Amino acid sequence: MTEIPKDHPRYESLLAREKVVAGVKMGITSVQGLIAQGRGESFDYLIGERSIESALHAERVAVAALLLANNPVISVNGNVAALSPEKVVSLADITGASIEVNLFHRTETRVHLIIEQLKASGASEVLGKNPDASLELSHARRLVESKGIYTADVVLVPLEDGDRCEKLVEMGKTVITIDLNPLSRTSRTATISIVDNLIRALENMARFAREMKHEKKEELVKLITTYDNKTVLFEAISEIQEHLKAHAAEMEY
Ligand code: PTJ
Repeated sequence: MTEIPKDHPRYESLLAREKVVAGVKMGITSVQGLIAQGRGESFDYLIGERSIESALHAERVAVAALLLANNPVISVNGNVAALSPEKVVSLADITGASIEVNLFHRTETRVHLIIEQLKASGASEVLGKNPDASLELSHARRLVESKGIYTADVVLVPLEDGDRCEKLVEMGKTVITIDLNPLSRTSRTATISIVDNLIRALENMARFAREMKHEKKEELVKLITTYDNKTVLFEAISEIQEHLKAHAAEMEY
């Protein structure tokens, strides 16, 4: 990994990039994951590289859904494993969620390496190695475990590709996504769309989960029942517009 000096003005962004590159070199992340990361970086620029209000709201609602779930599952792919394995494990610990590896560019070696990475980050059990159930999809993301994603009532699917999200929603599950692109099929299809960087989102969610764990069940239910995903996406796009307008104003003579 290239050493990024801490005083570099783009330290966080460059460090994340190095982690994804290291993930590819370790065999955890797919080469395609580099393109996904680049796409995410450009949306993060437009957002202003901060957690916008609408995302913070969606993150709180997502945590409420995870805390109330009977069988919550966090799905992990190669980018997530490279960027934030410890944060996945800590969110799973606080919310009682299972962790399952589920890959688009699936190879058994990658599944094994990602499970090892998550275990090295503190996970005791990671599902995904022995898929015994299938989603109605024509690609490898159909391969799931019956005690994990298949029977989950709430699934967190960060950096998703869209059609699995749609399928999981069709199956009646609450699907939470983390995707910096508010226009993606994933964001438009999910039950709760978090338009934020994975690293910031997982950090915020772990903090909220620690706080909200002690809240009354009715308060959590209220958060979920009053949530409207279309409004949150509308607000995310509006917040991006405002950010761009502020930049444009700086350029005006
Ligand atoms: O590990 P695999 O084999 O399962 O493959 C995973 C990738 C990520 C390659 C696969 O799911 C994929 O191709 O994803 P897409 O279709 O490129 O979608 C990724 C979405 O996540 C895009 O909308 C990106 O803007 C967004 N994204 C990328 N990096 C981040 C992100 N969102 C939040 N945080 C990020 N760091």
